[in-house]
This record gives sequence, C-alpha cells and structure tokens, in this order.
Amino acid sequence: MQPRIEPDSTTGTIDIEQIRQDFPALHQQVRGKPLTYLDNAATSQKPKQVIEALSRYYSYQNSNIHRGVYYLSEQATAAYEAARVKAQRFLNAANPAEVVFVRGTTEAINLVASSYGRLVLQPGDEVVISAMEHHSNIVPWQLLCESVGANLRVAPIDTSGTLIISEYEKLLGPRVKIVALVHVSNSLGTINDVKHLVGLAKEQSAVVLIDGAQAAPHMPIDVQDIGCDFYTVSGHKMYGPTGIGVLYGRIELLETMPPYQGGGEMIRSVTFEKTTYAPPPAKFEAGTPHIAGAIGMGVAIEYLEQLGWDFVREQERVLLEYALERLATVPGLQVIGSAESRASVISFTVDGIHAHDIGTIVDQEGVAIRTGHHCTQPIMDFFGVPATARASFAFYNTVEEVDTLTKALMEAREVFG
Ligand code: 7TS
Repeated sequence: MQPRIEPDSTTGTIDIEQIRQDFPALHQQVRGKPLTYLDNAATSQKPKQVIEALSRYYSYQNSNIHRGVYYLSEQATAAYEAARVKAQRFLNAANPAEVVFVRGTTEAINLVASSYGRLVLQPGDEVVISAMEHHSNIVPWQLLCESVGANLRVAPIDTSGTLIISEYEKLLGPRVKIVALVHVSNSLGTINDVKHLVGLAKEQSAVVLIDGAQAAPHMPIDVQDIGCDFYTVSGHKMYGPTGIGVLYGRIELLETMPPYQGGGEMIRSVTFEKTTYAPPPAKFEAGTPHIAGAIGMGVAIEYLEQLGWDFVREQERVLLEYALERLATVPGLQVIGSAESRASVISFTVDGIHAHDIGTIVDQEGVAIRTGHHCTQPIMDFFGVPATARASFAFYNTVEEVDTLTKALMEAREVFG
C-alpha cells in the first residue's frame, strides 16, 4: 500500500531506480529495445500501488456503493468517499462536497458548460478562453455559445507561447460571464499564472474554470489560493487510472447548478410529476460511478504526496533543462514554445521530416513520443506547422532516456538525409 520510496539514509536523496521499480510498464522491451516512455502528457504510467489497489478492489471489495446495507458495500462506499477526501486535500478544496468524480477533464468541462453555462449565459454574453487551449476547453464552449447565442472570445499568445496579458485584460468586459483557461499547456508546456489571471477575471465578476489536466501531475494545486470557481483534473495523467477525474466546484455554485445527467444516485425523491435532487456532489454523479477508479486515484494522490513536490519538481526541472540542451544539438530541430515558466513538455519539429515520421523512427528505438496536433489545432495554426513531435517527462524519467531520444533523432536525421 505504501509507496516504496525512501531517501537514501546517507545522502538523503531519492533513488530514481528505486522509484522506477514501482512502475512495471517501464521495465519492458518494445521492438527489441528497452522502452523509453516519453509520452507522459498523454497519460502517465501507473505505480504498482495503484494497480494493486484496483486489483484488491475487484478481488475483495467489489460491490455497488451508497446503496448496500451489507459489509462489502459499506467498505466500498467508505473507500470511495475516502478517495474524495484525498482529492479534496490534493486540491486544497474547502469541503469534500466540492469534489465531483467525473471521467476526466473532458467530462468536467462539458459538465460545467452544460450545467452552469446554460444556467447563466444570455444571448450576447461572452466566454473568454485562450489561444493555447486543448480542444476539450474549446469545443464545449463553442457548443454552448452556439446554443444560447453567446460569443466566444480568444485571448492571444505570443511567439514564445505565452499569453498576452494586456490583450486578455482588454477582453474582460461586463459581458464576460465565464473565463476558461488552461493551467499548463499540453503542447507548449507554458505554465500560466492562473492566480493572477483569475484575479483579473474576478474584477469583472466572471466565473473562472481552470483546466488543470497538465498541472496536477507536476505541481501542488491550491484552488482556494488560485481563487477559481472550477478546476479540473484527469486521474490518468497523474499516475492514476483512466476513466476517472475530478471536477472541483465552489459549493455555492454547485448548489445552484442544475444536474448534468439524470439517473440513479443523484435524486432526493422521484415521482412522475416531480423529481428533487440530492445535494452536491451526488447531484452530479448519476449512475454507478467508476468506484475502483476513484479508489485508485486516491492511491495515486498518496503516492505523489509521499514522493513530495520538491522531489517531483526538481527531477522534472533537471530533465527539462537537460533535454532542451541535448535536443538543441540535433540539426534542424526547432522547439515550439519557449515560455519563461514551463513544465517538462517539449514540442518540436525537425526540418525535412514530418512529425509522424519522427515518431515512427524513434519508435524503432523503443522511444514513445506523441506526434500530431495534440488536440490543439489552433496552436499548430498559430505556429504555422501541421503537427509537432512532443516529448513529455515524468519524475521517473532519466537523463539516459533523454540521451536515447537524442540519439534516435540523430538517426532520423540520417535516414532523411
Ligand atoms: N486539457 C488538457 C490541457 C489536456 O492536456 C488534455 C489531454 C485534456 C484537457 C483532456 O483530458 P482527458 O483526460 O479528458 O482526455 N491531453 C492529451 C495530450 O496532450 N495527449 O493526449 C491527451
């Protein structure tokens, strides 16, 4: 259950090899080579502790929650609700009822757009997003704006991939009801100063959602300090299972919002004439939830807490710096995005080689990187590229893996002359 991580008793440092032992997926050969997994922004690998928690749940605790009077159901309910409290602690939410379990960031944003958005938006109102959003923080707002006759406004970025704050401020007028911004960009790595951006939006009384899918794996999150109304995370990007995530919502808002989906578990009473709803978070958790997923996500949170943010941030900083240095030695390689404050994500192009070919060639060396538009087509358009290759690092990656990537890219250069 406990992460097997202990600092070396003499040096006080954490041994990466010891940590890597917790991640079974990292110890395999692919295409006859040791796997070098550098697609952590798409999804992270899972520690044994999370995998074992899932297995334990399905082996010994499996039962439906919130409805059984028998032992197993009581155990499963307690474990599910304990996971909610862990997520509350992780985000520093004031109240566990502010933690709604959802499938992930995509569902969280759709929930807010459908429920809160339809509640407050009037024709002519505005929703502000930024030019560096993932499609899941664009399309739900487009759908909402189209259906209510509201307008979507986009705050621009500069060529370093940094939000232009003066332009963002200009967009924040009295018609803006909702602002939805990414905390960390998945294709550029840019870290937005969300506390500052939320503060500016609050001067206009806008409600603010922060897409934290790429932030939560890399840094401590404090929703109260940020001052946002909604914050979203995906369990699978932070060492937890797929199909589970959290929507944090300020309780005052969750209480006024209509349900997103109807069904079991979200009601107080049902008659054919009228249904009344359960209070949050149950109001937004219709049907049988991903019980095992929530429990597994809770274990992933404990795992990160045990590692400590100082270690995670320092390890990823070292990897980012080293990778930027090494990639700069590959002829024709251009890094897309150079914001001052950035996470361990590097998008790049190589002259004369399509991003997909880069991905395919390095795969022959066992290196897994993502290629394509990364669900951020507007960013690709802005930088005038059809696609990029992207390497994204987790605390369990090593400088040797950066060398493997660099060597594979050098070979790609040779293949394409
Ligand atoms: N927001 C950001 C910033 C993301 O990076 C992603 C997924 C999402 C939202 C959607 O999260 P989901 O868990 O609901 O799918 N990003 C990526 C990526 O960069 N590569 O694959 C998925």
